[in-house]
Amino acid sequence: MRTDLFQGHDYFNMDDLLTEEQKLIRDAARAWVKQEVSPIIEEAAEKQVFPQHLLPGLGEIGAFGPYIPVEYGGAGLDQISYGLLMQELERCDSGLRSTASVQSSLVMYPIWKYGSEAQKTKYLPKLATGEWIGCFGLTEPDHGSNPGGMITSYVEDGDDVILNGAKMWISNSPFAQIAVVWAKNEEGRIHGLIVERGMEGFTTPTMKGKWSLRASDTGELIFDNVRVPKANILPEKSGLGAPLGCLDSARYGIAWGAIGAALDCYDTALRYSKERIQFGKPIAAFQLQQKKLAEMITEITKAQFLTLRLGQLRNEGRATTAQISMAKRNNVDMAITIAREARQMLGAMGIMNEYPIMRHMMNLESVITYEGTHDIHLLITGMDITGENAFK
Ligand code: TGC
Ligand code: FAD
Repeated sequence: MRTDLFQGHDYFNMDDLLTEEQKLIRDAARAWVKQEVSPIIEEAAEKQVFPQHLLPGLGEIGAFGPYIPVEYGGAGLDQISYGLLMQELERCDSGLRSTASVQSSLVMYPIWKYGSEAQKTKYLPKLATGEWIGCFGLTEPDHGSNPGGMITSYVEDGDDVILNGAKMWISNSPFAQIAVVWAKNEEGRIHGLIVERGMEGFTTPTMKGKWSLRASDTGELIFDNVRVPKANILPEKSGLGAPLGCLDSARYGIAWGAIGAALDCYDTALRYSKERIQFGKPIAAFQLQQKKLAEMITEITKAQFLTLRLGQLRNEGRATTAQISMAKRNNVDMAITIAREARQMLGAMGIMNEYPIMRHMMNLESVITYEGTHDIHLLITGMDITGENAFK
């Protein structure tokens, strides 16, 4: 196991634009990650298991629902603080950030925005501490990029509904206490339901065999005539726009997270290039290696400012879905390109678990696919700038 020597990189003095509180939150998260997660993350990825003992610590650093109001157990922070937290978590591992962003943006957010007062007070405080973990069921085996085609549905039965169907590729489903599930009612309208572990007919089989995001548990959600109280339906919003609104928040967190993964790859390659001697010189002295490093820090810096501006717009309630989509697509693509280049800079050592790069590279193959694939995000921008829908 190698000591985590990571240092942040701030080529254009972006820190000058952050508040003291934002920097404190970021630095505290970075210190916690170095102490608690870096020493165990490679083993977790090898064993293909999410380290659940980290959940209370994630709650303590404010990673669960950072922007949820304090009255519901959240940290009441702004959007840039949320982003910086996601950056620090994904700097270590995309799976760690996944757990925090699913909990925050895909479980707490819909309960906070679309839930009843009773639902908010019952679930949010326990989710904020990590005592309960939630997951988000939108994708189905036959409906990934096109969630509006979902077939999971329910029929009314007195004070309950009877839910049938299946969701696939669900982060944290194998150990989550609750699932926010999107399903169609008898009129075909999409609603969100809170399904609790232990409800009869509800199972969450684990999906094994991933070469990516191995330190994150992924599973299915199976509903076989599950009786769910009507009181568990999120009352304040319905239609496909409800889950898509949650995705806006999660995609924003991923945009920051991808910068973290890119920073870790760049930082590792920069340090290695100064230490590794070939032909009598550090490889950092060769022009081709400098070109790689120069392009990496340029792309990271561009992404940092795009994302900071997006955070400002979100703080003002002005960020559009298309702007968030562009940042998610650009930053993940930037990070995966940097991971591939950085891996090459380490030569054979680049494939070893002694360095984080190969793990980041493999993780980012999931990140470029989930929360809307790269192609889907290109089409979102395309539709926004041309007015033409090329999805269908
Ligand atoms: P479309 O016709 O465009 O929209 C349907 C309705 O939704 C409204 N709407 C929104 N409302 C609120 N917020 C938004 N961001 C919204 N975007 C759209 C829209 O106005 C419309 O309303 P109405 O009243 O007219 O019905 O929908 P479409 O069926 O054409 O699909 C569009 C498309 C393809 C862009 C969308 O469905 C999409 O984004 N597909 C990608 C699917 C995806 O991202 N899935 C993610 C699953 S969760 C996940 O991956 C978690 S990973 C774990 C982790 O994060 O770590
Ligand atoms: P498909 O939709 O089948 O797409 C296949 C290919 O076709 C892609 O390249 C795509 O870009 C392309 N394509 C599709 N439609 C079009 C089009 N109109 N035009 C051009 N090209 C198109 N989902 C959840 O609900 N909750 C979760 O917690 C969750 N966690 C995940 C965790 C992991 C590790 C992974 C890998 C996925 C997770 N997902 C989750 C699912 C994820 O959101 C979907 O995989 C993603 O939306 C893509 O769907 P799909 O895999 O079915 O691909």
